[in-house]
Amino acid sequence: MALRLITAGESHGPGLTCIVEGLPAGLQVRAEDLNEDMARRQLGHGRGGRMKIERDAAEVTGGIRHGYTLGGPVVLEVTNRDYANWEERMSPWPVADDVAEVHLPRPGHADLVGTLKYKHSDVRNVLERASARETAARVAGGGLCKAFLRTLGVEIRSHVIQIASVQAPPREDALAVEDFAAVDSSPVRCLDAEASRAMVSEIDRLRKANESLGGVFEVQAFGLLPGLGSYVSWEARLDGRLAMAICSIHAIKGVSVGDAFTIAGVPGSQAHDEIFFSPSRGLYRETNRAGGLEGGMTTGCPLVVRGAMKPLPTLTKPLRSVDIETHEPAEALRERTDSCTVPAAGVVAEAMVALVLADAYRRKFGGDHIDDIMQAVGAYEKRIGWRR
Ligand code: EPS
Repeated sequence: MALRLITAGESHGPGLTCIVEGLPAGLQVRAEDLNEDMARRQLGHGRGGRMKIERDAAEVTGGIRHGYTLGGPVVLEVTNRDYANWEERMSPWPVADDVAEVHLPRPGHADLVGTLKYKHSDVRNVLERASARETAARVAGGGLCKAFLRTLGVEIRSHVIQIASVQAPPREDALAVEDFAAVDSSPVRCLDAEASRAMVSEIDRLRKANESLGGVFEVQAFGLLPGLGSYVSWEARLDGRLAMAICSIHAIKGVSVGDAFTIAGVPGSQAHDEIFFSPSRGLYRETNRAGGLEGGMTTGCPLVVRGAMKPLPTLTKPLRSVDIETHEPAEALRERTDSCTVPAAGVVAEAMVALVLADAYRRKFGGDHIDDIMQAVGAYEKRIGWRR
């Protein structure tokens, strides 16, 4: 990648770190660009007790001066307030007292395979890093990518379209950026008021039954140029890069681009987006079944990707498991948990889509300073006759 994001840290350790390498110099960044999304990620009906403890915010410890990037790696630190309650159990250094080990892996979590693979006897050594707490750091870094994209006229939004069996009704018209203005005022980040209420009730109903819930979110990106990504090599195709980025989010098991699973079932004549030209609009499409990608490249239509999240594997009524020390049958670990994090996963996916798109701009337009990139983008837009 031309733009790299790396995180470090454990869920109940002292904190999380995110390093973003490859941003141009001269990019204006405001503290709100990072912290607003971190706060949005903490919301959503179905969150557990942990979110009452944390007040996620990023401290910048490198790469930004007086509100502008310097061109080197940007370092962001997120404190885990809950560490105060875990200091002994999560201390980086040896402690005087014995700390009880966890031996009860949860089906669906990284617990069992992680302990085998890394030769741990304590499942906590796996679950702390495997925890979705790590996404707080990704969202901080994604805020930098979003600030870069916003400078280039690109906006990213997300909404929830399904929680457990409750689906928002399919939309007749394409969404515009403005349609997302109130999305965060829904407790499940759903644009349909009736579906939103039904989703909240379903979370309450299943939570009382000691269940967790999955669902589906959609991310859209507006203002993209045609030609980001490429067909020339498999790893340059943007569909694949986006699928990887979204599937890398905890509990995400499926990704679709545009109307993927619907068009798989219709004849070819109804599956594509016909091409038109008018002197005022230039080349254009009347549909966007492809979700803004053809041949692994952006078409200039909004990017539309979805992620399917499985129900969270920490259950208040645990599933059957085995004690990894005694090999006796046992109930899986019972821990404080969330019952539904699909709304938060949508915010995380915005960050991951922002990373992939910002990287695509960096690869295509190069440049050391943001002005170099703006100039290169302007020249390209002129060459292809692109009209926003
Ligand atoms: C998580 C378990 C819960 C979640 C956590 C992810 O944490 P805890 O064990 O402290 O209650 O709240 O998510 C976050 C802390 C977060 O910031 O999203 C897990 O096991 O993956």
